[in-house]
Amino acid sequence: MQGCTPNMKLYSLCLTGALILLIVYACFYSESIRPVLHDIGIIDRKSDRFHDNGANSTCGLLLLRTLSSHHPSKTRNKILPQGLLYKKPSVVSGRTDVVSVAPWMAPIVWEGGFDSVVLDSIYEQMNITVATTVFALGKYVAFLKDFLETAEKHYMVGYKVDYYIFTDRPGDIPNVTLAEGRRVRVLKVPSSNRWQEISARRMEMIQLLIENTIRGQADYIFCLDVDSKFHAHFGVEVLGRLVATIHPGYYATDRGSLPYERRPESRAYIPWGEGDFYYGGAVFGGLLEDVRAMTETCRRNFEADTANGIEAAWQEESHLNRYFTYNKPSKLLSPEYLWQDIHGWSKDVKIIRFSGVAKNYADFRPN
Ligand code: UD2
Repeated sequence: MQGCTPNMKLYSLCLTGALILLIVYACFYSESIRPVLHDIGIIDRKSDRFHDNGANSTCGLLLLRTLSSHHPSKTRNKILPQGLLYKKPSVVSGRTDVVSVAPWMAPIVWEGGFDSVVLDSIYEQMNITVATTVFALGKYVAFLKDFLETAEKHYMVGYKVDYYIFTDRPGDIPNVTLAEGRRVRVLKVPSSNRWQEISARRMEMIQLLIENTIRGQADYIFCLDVDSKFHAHFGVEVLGRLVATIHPGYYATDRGSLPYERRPESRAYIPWGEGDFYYGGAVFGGLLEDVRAMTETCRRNFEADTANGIEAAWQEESHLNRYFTYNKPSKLLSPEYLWQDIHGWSKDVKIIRFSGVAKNYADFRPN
């Protein structure tokens, strides 16, 4: 810097330092910039860290660690306000008729296993937004009205919800009154003449939605089947890092009778003797990054199968089951959270919270 006074040198050094700090801060705390950095390859998409390419990345990691330690995620800590009165929990009495923890120590959510007074006191302070995807293509738009109206009564009541409705018929979206802080966003997608493709392509669309739109706009995402209604409370007890739901048709079924994909040629293959539960494709969710990773894997495996001329037995649901077999969900929802009207009553399910309506498939599917 020839011709500069010491003051000018100091000034420009300070300015450069501040600029670098500002950029690093923006990179990691502005969720909208992060996808761009993923795309241009500065941050590794999988690890969400700087690419390990020498001194720059080491410096970046050090800065990241320093900054991270001062910025705990609002979804991580469960802080209870002081002075809250609630029923004392017990470790020696409670429901004994159902299992409430999976062998890998993930809770299984059943009525009687959580206290909404405690949970709401914790989550209300976090100011969270739950993105919720619903696909309504072709004649399935007819299910939207009941879905949305019942969701407004029972689903995440009191919390911010962004419903992302994927449809090929945007003109047919019903006008449903939403509570404050809740919004509908309509995303036009191409039609398909195969229901299998509509169902399976949801993985790709959810992945792209997270990457391109909702990062920075939501904390959690839940993905729900539209041909369903809410019947009772479905709240923050479901939130977790990666959440799977036990399918109502198979919750008491032997391992050998679970309808996993059994052909080794498919990327959804689960060998006989493996697997835990059969999970439904109709309800899954979690933190954005965990759901993004899951949908990306399912999409990649589905596409590899297609290239090899094979379609898994239950489309994306088979790939989902394969993923959850080897990437254990952090929380499981009992069949209270995914019932089907055709099943009638069960002694284990004390409350039906969300249930698929009985329908004649031929009236709604394109093929
Ligand atoms: C099961 C799963 C479903 C999915 C499917 C894969 C449960 C209870 N359901 O349901 O999640 O994994 O198997 O085979 O676990 N859709 C449309 N338009 C169509 C067809 C489908 O929008 O023409 C969407 C819609 O959001 C629907 C979803 O795809 O809710 C699943 O389709 P389905 O309900 O017909 O599939 P089903 O009942 O076999």
